[in-house]
Amino acid sequence: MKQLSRTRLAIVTAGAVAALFASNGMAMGMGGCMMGCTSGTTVIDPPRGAAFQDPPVMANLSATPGIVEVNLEAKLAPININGSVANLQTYNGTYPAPTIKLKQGDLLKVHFKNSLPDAGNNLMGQPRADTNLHTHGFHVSPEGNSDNVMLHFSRNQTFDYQYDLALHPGGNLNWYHPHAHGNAAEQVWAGQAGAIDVDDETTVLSGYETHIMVLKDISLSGGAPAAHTDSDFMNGKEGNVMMVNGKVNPVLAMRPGQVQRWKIVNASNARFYKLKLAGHNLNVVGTDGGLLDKPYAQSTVLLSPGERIDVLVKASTTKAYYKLTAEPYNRGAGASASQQITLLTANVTGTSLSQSLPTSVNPGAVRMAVPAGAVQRSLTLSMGMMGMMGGGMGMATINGIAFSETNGAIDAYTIPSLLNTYEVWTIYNNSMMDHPFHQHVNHAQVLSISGGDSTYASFYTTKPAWKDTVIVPRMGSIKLLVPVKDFTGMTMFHCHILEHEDMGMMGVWDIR
Ligand SMILES: [Cu+2]
Repeated sequence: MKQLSRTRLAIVTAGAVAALFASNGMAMGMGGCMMGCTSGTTVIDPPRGAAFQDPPVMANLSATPGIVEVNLEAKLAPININGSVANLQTYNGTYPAPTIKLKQGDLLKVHFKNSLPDAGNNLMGQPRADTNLHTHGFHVSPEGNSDNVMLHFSRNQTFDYQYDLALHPGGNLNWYHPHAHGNAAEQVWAGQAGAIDVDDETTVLSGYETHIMVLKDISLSGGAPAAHTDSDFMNGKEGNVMMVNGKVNPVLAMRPGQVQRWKIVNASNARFYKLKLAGHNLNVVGTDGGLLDKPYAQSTVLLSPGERIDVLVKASTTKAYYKLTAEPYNRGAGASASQQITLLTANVTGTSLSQSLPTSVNPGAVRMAVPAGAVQRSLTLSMGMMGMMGGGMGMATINGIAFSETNGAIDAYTIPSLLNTYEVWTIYNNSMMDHPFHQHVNHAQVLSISGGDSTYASFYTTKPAWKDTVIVPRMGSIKLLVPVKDFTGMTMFHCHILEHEDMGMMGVWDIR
């Protein structure tokens, strides 16, 4: 509990905390409640904070309709984290980074500048200042100056990215973060993440008050983000301050009977959020890849790192405070397995509004049948240790190969796909912790999920959702229907616990 005591969070421990296992390099995720949870839940219920604010909006330098042009600078900046000022790695000096607002079909130009300081090499042997940019969720080219994560930039380098969203579906929340192999985990942990909202202009949703929520956790040490250890790479690093848009337990005003639209991204390294709003359903209208056919009422929504959810909330007619919590979810590692955390408080107050949920949202959203002749592939995600006796180094693989990059030469399990085909990927998790599987460029539909959270599995295997990040439950599996469309080039698929990606749980998707 020592690390928790550094925060100002009010902590009430119900029962024993034996389930808060001690992290060490040999644990390999054998923590949480995996062996049967007999202890209680740790309730983290900080006092209500300041009024909710959306993340800042990125300035658009272009006056031309259809073109959005932004300056994006990776740099250190002092940020107030729950009353303590720390030097975080930011984009443009804010935490979270500014939201880039786009319309369907826009051209996005990003003038990128790497102003990160020289801070030596990290545990992965990478210069800490090397970075790049990934636009998570974009259906765009992975080549050239588009969403090309093969590019890396040293400190003081600049680069002009350009993303043509002509073929990107509207109506989804995306996000941006660094994707330089061996550096991604530390840099996202240290603050480099922001939302990208691609507007749907769906009139049925346009009348609702809409908010963006970036979920992120951090621990501080010595006025900076706490350093990664070997065991953090094995388990995925969770913080002890959990925030919505960089604030602890902000208060969001809602009028009785009002319907609000919340677009939520999990921009944390490893923490899963099983979201629940007291006294209310979360009516899901969209997922990673766009809008659903209609709202689906859920009592909880599980969001792993990288996933997004778009929900409508109809406020109670009873004026009161209602807590949005992250309920305990055991991903096979980390303290979150036994924590219940108040993330935000909805304050239902003021004069009533009687708004109703739409009956239909996006009639074009349908579940696809698997086309005849779809190529079948299987991927196995594994975790292990090298040099067990000597303290060792963690290793994470896909089909037995840990992604590595030496002087530009890549060694990785490679999927060679042909453009304009469909594939079925069965992804097995041969380890004791969940891995959120993310593929770039193309969204997929989930055909089956074995293991894990039953609500999550039944939702994504029955609703017409397009996904770029799906939980592969520990010792379980998933099956995805993957369209290979519109773009050729070399891109990636990987675990979105970014520490695992840095340790090698990433492969190359070579689309020809
Ligand atoms: Cu993983």
